[in-house]
Amino acid sequence: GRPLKVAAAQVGAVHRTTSRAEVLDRLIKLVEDAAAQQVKLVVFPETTFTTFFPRYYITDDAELASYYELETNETVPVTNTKNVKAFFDRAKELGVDVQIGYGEDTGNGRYNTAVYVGGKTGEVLNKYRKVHLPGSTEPFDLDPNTTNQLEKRYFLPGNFGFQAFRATSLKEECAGSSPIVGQLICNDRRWAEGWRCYGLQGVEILCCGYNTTAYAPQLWGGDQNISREKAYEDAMFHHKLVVQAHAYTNSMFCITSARAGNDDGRHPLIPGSMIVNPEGHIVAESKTEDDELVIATIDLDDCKQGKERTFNLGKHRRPEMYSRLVEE
Ligand code: CDT
Repeated sequence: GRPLKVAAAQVGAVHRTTSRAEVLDRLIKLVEDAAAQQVKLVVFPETTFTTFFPRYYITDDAELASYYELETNETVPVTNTKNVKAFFDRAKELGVDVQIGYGEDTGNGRYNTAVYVGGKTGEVLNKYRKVHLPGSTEPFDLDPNTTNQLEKRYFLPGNFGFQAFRATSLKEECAGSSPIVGQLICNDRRWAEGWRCYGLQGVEILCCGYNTTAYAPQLWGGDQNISREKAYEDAMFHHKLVVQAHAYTNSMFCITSARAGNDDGRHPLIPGSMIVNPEGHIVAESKTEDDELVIATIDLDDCKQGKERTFNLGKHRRPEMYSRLVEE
């Protein structure tokens, strides 16, 4: 087999007023706890270093800029930017691979990005920019209790496509064969297309962080008068439905990590951090809405059944029938 101990690092409430230093301390503690349990890969949520700022209509440019990491020069990767360097340095020291989401500012454009960093070298092995940006450009309204979803305002759509890569950092752990990894961010997990692009590249581990609002009648659901309890239940149901289904139909593990909790005491996010196997089963799941590690030892050889039999894409796919998928 090719066993690997992995974790989803769920991160609880981060308020608009929570300091960068506090978040960094919490993230470092999660990496340290994971390393102490011999975890080799930790997957963190979307925009992990700050609150989920697209819910606010922000008019102060300085405040908005504070939610991004400025990577103006390709030679200064996010791992070296001042606000977050300490996190990456600690992960490197401990030899743990991390994938983590953040607001990326290139100086020319801002993206909702997740970086995958190899544990032993601290090298950026891949960077993914969120393709499917949900919500709107203009706020629903200016009531501070409203949870807006202004990703189309604050980010450009990702332009790297769905590029799988080998986590060479984990070669030794995985019996001499580096895991094939893919990345998605939050809303992307609801779209079959990205998953299938990764399935076609033989991905074995899909890493996906998210911020999913637990109550957003303006965004989804037919019932505008839905109760908070029912909205939460639905949001959890759909989250699990898509992750389990797409992990199964693409014969891969998925590690999915929530930014959870009740931000500012009025913007609830669902938890539901999970490790899902290639048969679509949940093998580990978060129990709280707080900072929490969800840990499992997975065997990458478990992808073989689906890849070689049930969903042998080379053998059973009929791409000549799928041309509509790439029509504009
Ligand atoms: N962050 C993010 O992408 N959240 C969305 C919220 C709902 S948009 C309809 C999600 O898909 O979970």
